[in-house]
Formats: sequence, C-alpha cells, structure tokens
Amino acid sequence: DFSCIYSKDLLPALSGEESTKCFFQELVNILLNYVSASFRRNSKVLDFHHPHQLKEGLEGFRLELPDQPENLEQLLVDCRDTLKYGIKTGHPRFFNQLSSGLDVIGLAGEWLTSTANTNMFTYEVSPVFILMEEVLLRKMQEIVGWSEEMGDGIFCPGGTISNLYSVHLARYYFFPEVKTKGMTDLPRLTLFTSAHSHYSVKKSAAVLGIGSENVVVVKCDDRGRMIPAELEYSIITAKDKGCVPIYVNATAGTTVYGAFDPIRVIADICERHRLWLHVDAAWGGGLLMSKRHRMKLEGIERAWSVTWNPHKMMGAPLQCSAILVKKKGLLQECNQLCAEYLFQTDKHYDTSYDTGDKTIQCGRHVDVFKLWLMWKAKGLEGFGSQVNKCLENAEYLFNKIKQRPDFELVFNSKPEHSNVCFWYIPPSLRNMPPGPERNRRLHEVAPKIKAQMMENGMTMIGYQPLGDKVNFFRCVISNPATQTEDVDFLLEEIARIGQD
Ligand code: ABU
Repeated sequence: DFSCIYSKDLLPALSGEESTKCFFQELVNILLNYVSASFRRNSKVLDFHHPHQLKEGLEGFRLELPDQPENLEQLLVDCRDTLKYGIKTGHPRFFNQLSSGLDVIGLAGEWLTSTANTNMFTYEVSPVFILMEEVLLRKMQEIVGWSEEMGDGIFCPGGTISNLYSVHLARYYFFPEVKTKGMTDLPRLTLFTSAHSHYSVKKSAAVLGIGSENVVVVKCDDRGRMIPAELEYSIITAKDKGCVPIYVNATAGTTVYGAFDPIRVIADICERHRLWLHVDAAWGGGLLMSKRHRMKLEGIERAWSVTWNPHKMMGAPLQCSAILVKKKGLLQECNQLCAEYLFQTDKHYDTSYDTGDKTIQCGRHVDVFKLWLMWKAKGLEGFGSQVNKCLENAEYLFNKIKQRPDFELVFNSKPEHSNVCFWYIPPSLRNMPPGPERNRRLHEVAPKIKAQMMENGMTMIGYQPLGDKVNFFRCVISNPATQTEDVDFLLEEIARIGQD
C-alpha cells in the first residue's frame, strides 16, 4: 500500500531504502506487464483517444500538475495510465514508423543509462561511456569501409541533427572563416539532394543560414533513386548561375520508398566537381550489418560523412543516431569553443577524451550504452539475421499484394529495403478507369482506413501522397517480433475496414 508514502520518504531519506525498493519493484511489475503485452498479438497496439479527451482526463488520469505532493499510489497509477494511453511501438503489428520494436537488452541498457544519469561532454563524468562511444564509432566506420587513419564521429539526437552536422561540416571545410565571420562574406552556397530524400537537408540549409531555396532537388527515377545525370546537370547549371555548389546528399534507404541512390556513380560526380559527399543512411545503414544486403550501399566508403541511425533498422531504443565523419579532427575544429569551465587543458588525464567540444550541444545524453550492450548480445551476425528477417517479411508482403486483386503496388519491382508501398482498392473503384476522378476518390481511401484502424487499435500503418501519387500506404518492417502472420493480419484488417 503506497497511499501513505510520498517521494520524500524514498532515498535519500533516512531509512528510505525499503520504500524505494518496494516502489521500484512495483514499477518494474508495471513495466514488465507492458513489455509482455507489447508482444501479445491479442493485445491492442493502441487505445486511441483524441487530444481533447486526454486533456479532459480519462478515468482519473489527469495531466494537470498539482500544488501539493501526491502519494506514490497515485504516481504508480499515473505510470500505468501513461503506458495504457500510449502506443505499443514494440507490438509485432505496429508498422507505422521506421523505428519500431522493443529490444529487451536495449531496454535494459536504457534503464542503466538513466540510472547512471550522466553527461557525455567530458571523460571525467562519463569515463566508460566516452570509451564505449569511441569503440562503437570505430566499429561503424570499419563497417562503412574506412581505414584506421580515417574516421571521426559523434552520437547525435536523431538523424535530422546528424544530417545537420554534415552540412555544417561541409560548409566549414570549404569556408572555415564562417565559424567566426558568419555568412556575410560567403558566396551563394548550393546543396544537392534527391526529390525523395529526407526533408532534413532543406531544414539544415534553413537553420544554417544557407537558405532552403539553395537546396537543389534532383530528379529521381520511378523507383525513387536519384538520377546521376540529373545531378551533374544541376551542378553545372548552378555553377553557370554563379552559385557555389559544396555538398551532395545521397540517400541510402529513402523514407517512403526505401530506395538506395547509386552512391558509387554519385561519388564520381562529387570527385569531378570537388563536392562533399554525404550519405544519409539513417534508415539504410542497418543493411550494412547484413552480408546479403550490404551491397545495396556499394560506394558508401567514398562518402565524406555518413548518417546512420541504429534506432531504426537495428532496433536500438530511441534515440541512437551517429554522424560519421571521414576526416579526423574536423568536428573538433569546426565546433570547438574551449569553454574553460568544462574543457580545462590542464586536467590530469588525456583530455582528447573530453569529446564534448566536437558537438554543437553542451549537455549530451548517453545514447551509446544500449547499443554497445545490444552489440555484445547479438554480435554482427545477430544484427545481420535480424535485418535479413525484416526484409524477408517485406518481400512476403510484396508477393502477397501482387497476388491480390484488391491491392495495388505503387511500384512493381521487389522492395530494396523493408518499405512496401501500396493502395487498397475498394470494390467501387476496382473497375473504374484511371483518371482524375479515380485518383480523387483513391486519395481519400487510406486516411479513412487509417482512422478506423486507429479506433480499432489492432494494427497501425502510415500513409502519404508522394509526387503525382495520391495517398498510399507505406508498410515498414523493422521489428524482429513481426512474423508473416502479422503481415497477413495487416492486409486482412485493411481489406475488412476498406469494404465500401
Ligand atoms: N526520419 C524519421 C522517420 C520517420 C518515419 O518513421 O517515417
């Protein structure tokens, strides 16, 4: 009974040890129940409520903050309710996001990380984690194909920030004066990225004062891969207009189609024009762990920087994203400001391990331990099998859709990653000729099905329009708990809801 116990009775209160232990045991029970339910197919993926319903308060779950302390009984109820009204992203039938799954070792790593509650800026407060980061970064660089003499990097809060680092570094590499003088003396810089790439390249240009209009969007083929000839034409055109191209982003695993840009050919173009080549492998990087699939990223070793998010295809708990940089020392040069209260040079240990000045942050969360622990638990081979299984399930889905008259694939070639894009065609549209009226009606189908799917709560998948394609479903599989029966369930649920 926790109704008479308050946070003041827990550690560090004198004789607070027993209450703290009981409180944690109760909390662990709540978390274990949630973890078990996340893997049970007959449990819901979500118990959806509209924002106003959650704000009004459901069955005693109140978001408003009190003036007086509440007892631990109430806090435990709040913990239970918080999980109850959230989304079980580890559920085998959650297909909504690139990051999914619930890795038990990764979760243990995250718990330990929170318990250690330290900061990644200096060796003096994070000795073990700083060295683990070095080990992980080196391993990832080796997998990318960089030799011992090359390679630097840092773990960042997500792929967008990792991509931001790449633009920031490219600009500094070509115009180091930007660090002190700003943009005033710089020419009009131009960046290049494909039409299917992530919006973070434009966002980086906006944030860094380059301007989103100075990002040239390069055309893609039908499969969503950048067309190299279009890239070279865009570079030459930009130069003719007096702009200064500095940077090309090639995507390894686009967000919607899961397409891989031809990195090797793009690298040749970058070499010819002396441009920084970044590979955004936030989503596709995981495939480097698989002997079967790593050739899809052929040429990645020629990149000057790489974004790779282990919280996506490798299933590490959020967040876990790395920016890898080929040129040693550049991150430090570009970002260091030598704050004397933190990065004293007369410390009694090797201060090159005070890596915090390489970053644009000051305080930095420990994102490495969970990945390090998962790597110990699975090894390269375990990650490779996990990736292979997800892609096998995606191929299973692709083949199922090909056989069904009530579904239509957005592109007919086998998926390169685990993204499978498709429309559900309701009976009333099946015999309708292609054209604007069919498109108008088809555009409304996916949002309607998704709304009903979320009310039912048994599975979840995303949709979007893209270019000239009206709203279609994107199924992504990154959860090793997903089996072919879950893929079958998804299709049946869509077809059941989608009947006219
Ligand atoms: N770059 C974030 C990916 C979002 C998604 O899950 O589609």
